Parts: sequence; C-alpha cells; structure tokens
Amino acid sequence: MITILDYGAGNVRSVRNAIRKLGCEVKDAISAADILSADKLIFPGVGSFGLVMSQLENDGFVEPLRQRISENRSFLGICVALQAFFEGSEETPGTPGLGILKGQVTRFSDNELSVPHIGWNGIKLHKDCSLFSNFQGEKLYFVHSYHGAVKDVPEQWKLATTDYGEEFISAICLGNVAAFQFHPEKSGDAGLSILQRFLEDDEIVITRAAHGSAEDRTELAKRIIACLDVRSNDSGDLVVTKGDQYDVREEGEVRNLGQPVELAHRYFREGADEITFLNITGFRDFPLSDQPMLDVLRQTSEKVFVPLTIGGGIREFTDSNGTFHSALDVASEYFRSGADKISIGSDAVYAAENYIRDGKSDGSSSIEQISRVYGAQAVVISVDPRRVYVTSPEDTPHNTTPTDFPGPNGECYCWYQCTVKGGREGRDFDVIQLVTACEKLGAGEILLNCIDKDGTNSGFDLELINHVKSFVTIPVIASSGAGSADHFYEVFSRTGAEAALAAGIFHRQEVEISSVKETMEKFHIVVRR
Ligand code: 1PR
Repeated sequence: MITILDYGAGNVRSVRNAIRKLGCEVKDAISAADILSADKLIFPGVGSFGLVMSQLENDGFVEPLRQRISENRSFLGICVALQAFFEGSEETPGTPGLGILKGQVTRFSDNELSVPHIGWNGIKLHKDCSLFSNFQGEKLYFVHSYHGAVKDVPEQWKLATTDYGEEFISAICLGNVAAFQFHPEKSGDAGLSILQRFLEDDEIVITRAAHGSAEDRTELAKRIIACLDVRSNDSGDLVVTKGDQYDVREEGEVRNLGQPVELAHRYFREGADEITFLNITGFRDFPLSDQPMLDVLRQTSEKVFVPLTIGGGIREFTDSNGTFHSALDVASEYFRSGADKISIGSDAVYAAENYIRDGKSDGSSSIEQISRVYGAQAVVISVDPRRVYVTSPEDTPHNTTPTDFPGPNGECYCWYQCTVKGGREGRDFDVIQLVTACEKLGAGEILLNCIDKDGTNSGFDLELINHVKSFVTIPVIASSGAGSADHFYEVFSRTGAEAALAAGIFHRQEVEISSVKETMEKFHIVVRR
C-alpha cells in the first residue's frame, strides 16, 4: 500500500496510474497522522511553489513532513516536491519551503534556451543508488521552469544533476528519502523501473562510486509527438480522424482512422515522446458532457506513460441547467481524467484579443486561471493560423514575414491570420499578436499548426515556425505537413522548434516513429531512445 500526498490541486492521476500499473494499491494521505504512519509516501508536487507550500501549510502537513524526513522514513518527492526541500523559491518570494536544504530555487536564466525546460533530458548519477539499479542511462521526462542549484546541495544529498544551460539538481537522496525533478511516472519504461525499485525495495541503498564525469553534459532531446484529432462520426462513435487543411470529411463522411485509446497505446509502444488528443468539435459542444472523450483520456492514462495533452472546448460555459462552469473547471476535469497538459485554441485567441485591446488583463482569462493553479508548463496554446499574402509590409498593420513561396499574384510577404472554431472563422489578429500575448498571460508552450500545410505531406511551414520563434521564449511544437522522416530533420535543423508533431503519416502507417528517430540520429539530432 503506497500513500500519496495529493493536496487536491494537482494532476496526480498519472502517478496513481503508474503505481497501480506496478501492482500496488494507492491510499491518500488526508491527515498528519497518515503522513507519519505511511509505510511509503509519495509526494507529487504540482503547480507553483507558493501553491504547494500554502496547501501544505493550510493542511497542517509541513511539520509532519519535516518529521518524517528527519526520521529517515521512506519518502519520494516529485518535481515541485524536490524544490520544496529548499528554503524558498524565486517563483513565490517570501513563501518558506521545508528548509531541509539551504538556498533558493531559481528560474532558468539562459536567454538562449526556452523556458520551461520541457522534454526528455539525461541525468548524471553521482553515486550508485539502488533506485537506479536497472537504469541504462535513458532520458527522463522533465517539465519545470525553476530548479535547485548544485552549489546549495551538500554532497551527502546530491544524487544526480542535469544540464540545461546550467547544471542543476535533478535528484537528491539521503537514507530512505529521495526526490526527483523529473517525472518517473511519465518517463516510459525507464521511469517505471525507477519507481518500481522505490515501491518494492525495503530501503534505498547508496554506495559512493561515482558515475560519469563532470565533463559529460546531458542534452535535451527534440520531441516527436503523435497527435490524434478526435470527434464523433456520423454514427456517434468517437474516432480518430484527420483532415486535409482541416476538412475531415471524405465523400461526406468523417474519415475514420482508428480508435483513440488503441492508437495512443500503439504510439506509446512505438516510442512517441508525447501524445496529444484534440477534441476537434469541442468548440461547439460542452466537453464536460462528453463522457466518451473523458473515458478515452482515463483509459489512455492507464496504459500510456508519457505525457498526455488534451485540447478542445476549454472555455467557460453555462450548461442547459443554467450552471456556470469556468474554464478552470473544464481543465480540471481533463486533468483529473489523466491529462498532464491541456491545450487551448479558440479561447486563447479571444483572451489575447482582449489583452491587446485593453493593454492589461484582470487575471480572469482561461490561460491565467489554469496556469495559476497547474503551472505555465501545463498550458499549451494551440494555434490555427492561415497565410494571408501581401505585396509589402506597409499594406497591412499586421506582423509580416518575407516568404520564399510567393502568393498567387507574386506577393513576397505574408502574415499569418489567427482562426477560431477549427479554422472556420478568421480573425483580424495575427499569430505574433496571439503568441506574445499568450506568453504574457502565462502559457507554457505553443502548438503551432498551419492550416495551409495540414494534411498536405509537403513538410512543415519553416517560415511560420521561425517567425514565431523569433518572438517567444516558451517552447514551440511544430505541427502540420509532415510527410516523411526527412521533414523532421528539416524542421529541427532549420528552425529552433523544440518538438514536432504529426498525425496523418503515423495514422496511415506511412512512416514509423522509430524511423523518424533513426533519421534524426543520423544527422546528430538528439532524440530519446
Ligand atoms: O478551439 O480550444 O476548442 O480547440 C480545438 C482544437 O481542435 C484546436 O487545437 C484545433 O487545432 C483543433 N481542430 C479543430 N478543427 C480541426 C480540424 O482538423 N478540422 N484539428 C482541428 C487540428 C491540426 C493538427 C494536426 C496537424 C498535423 N488539427 O493537430 O494534427 O496539422 O497533421 P498532419 O501531420 O496530418 O499534417 P478549441
């Protein structure tokens, strides 16, 4: 029986699923006594440092946690739970941490690198540790903007470090108390096997032999994401579909490319680094009444141990009974059902338009509400832009970019128009206005689709990706147009995209995820294997 410290705000379903998959029962810690009496305690820290610490404080859990740790009782902290060991964090100045380690948690500050640090990176183990007895040096999944400094961690606690611009603490361990900055529950088989050692071994055994050398730098892999556009077909069955330039019908019927849970599981086994579900008719239905979609998410999260993103319909809504649901309520239900990140499409456009019109925000937009509770790294903005050609930048008030692919009348510039409702409605708003406003409102990542390229197999829109990358510091997922493994090499060698997403080529089994990764490795692009 494993006890989980779930203080109520978090998307900890992934941790529960991973523990159950490894054959253990899960119990919740709901009182200080539970924390003290648990045989093994796992604390998955989710959200901001301030939120985590204030919840612990309100629940009266700070002292019992300190006591448990000082008594060397079995404990595993994940993500923000590692950061909570320090005295405080730049993320929430003035809020004290557990103070077991000296120093403040700081934000990544290398201007060359996108923040949050999202994706699969390596670790350098500084000691032999029984938790890692089956570890073969695989990459593990990280998602965070803040980190503990190596200099603040005494040798006796220091277990592993990772490089992202600077070297930071990725695992600490002393006796039976350990904490990881990475997510073992989302790190595929490698992460599950680390978790299994924690669950099964009576105690953690450390020996002093050092691994690796200080010169070995770890590298963040470029991510390959499989995307499943999901909707009901005309018989009412939920299917994975795929359009050409967002038109998913063929001879009047919604294309059916398979069952969502089965396909997601297949992509997990084939090495996808993340899976994204887009509920493509979510903008017109109320997602919380879409039980089949929530079931898809629940079932998928029980068998897929890499990050799951879900988008579609995240906005505030008043249902037919007159009950108001905030965007946060909708997102929370997705998180409770197994999502690790949510993606916002149409509502992000409206929020950004309001922000730019008013020059400020009152904190009530869906982006702000959700990132406040779940952290920026859990909020993806799905952008559905379309090219508009102009002869010269002076012809439009919008942000233009020169193009090597002139328009129908030989125009050598274009701007990218934002759309809502799955591309059905164009707005007088450009992609740069959208992404810069969303970053300010608290989004953590951009999923950059392109209607002109979607389903064409002609390669990603490199001009669009470079245009957007030059304006934001959050990670960008290139999407739309992948037709071959070479297109992934192209997007990573010619743009700064952190991840690339594809749908059609994977669904139609034209290209396997493993051959995409082989091609990337051939050209020395770092991948997760
Ligand atoms: O507006 O918050 O309800 O979110 C709706 C979501 O559904 C948005 O993320 C929007 O992109 C998506 N969506 C809406 N309609 C469609 C459609 O296709 N008719 N799908 C749609 C968008 C685009 C990509 C696609 C890539 C890769 N699909 O996700 O998977 O273009 O495709 P490819 O590799 O085959 O070229 P809201």
